[in-house]
Amino acid sequence: MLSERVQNALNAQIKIEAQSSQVYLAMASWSEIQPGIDNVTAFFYKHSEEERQHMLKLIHFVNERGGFAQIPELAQPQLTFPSIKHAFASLLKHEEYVSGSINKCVDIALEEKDYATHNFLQWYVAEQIEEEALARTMNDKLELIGDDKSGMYMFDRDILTISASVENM
Ligand code: OFO
Repeated sequence: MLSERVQNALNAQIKIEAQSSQVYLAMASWSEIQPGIDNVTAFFYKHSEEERQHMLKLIHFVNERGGFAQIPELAQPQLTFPSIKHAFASLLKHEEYVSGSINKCVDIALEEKDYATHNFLQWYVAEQIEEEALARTMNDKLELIGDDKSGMYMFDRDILTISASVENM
């Protein structure tokens, strides 16, 4: 059985994962109408879908442990971006924020001596390490590319391979 404090923390995390899915869905829709970045678009759609899965995993965990996962209202995400570089900078910032909130959940689970939730959250801790690493890799590459159009062509060509290789690290 979840304590009220743990349940509240996990429900807050459900909202953050849902919001993350919306944030990346908005990036996907924006990038879909930019010319020539089909793979960047596919990356954002995939990332949005993954965040939805993170949300669902939490919902099932809360409900299976005798709690009640509450489906939250979401804020309007940012719809447009000055450039792809800005979108990826915002993605990195968002992932850092999510890592912080996962760490808070871990702290609360430990304080409440809820070792099952602590164990469950380790998957999210590992996931955040991977996602932050991926976001940093993308930002570093975009920094190197600058305004070079052929560099951007290659970034779009390689993005799905890069993300798959970071995921398998
Ligand atoms: Fe849910 O993994 Fe990123 O945010």
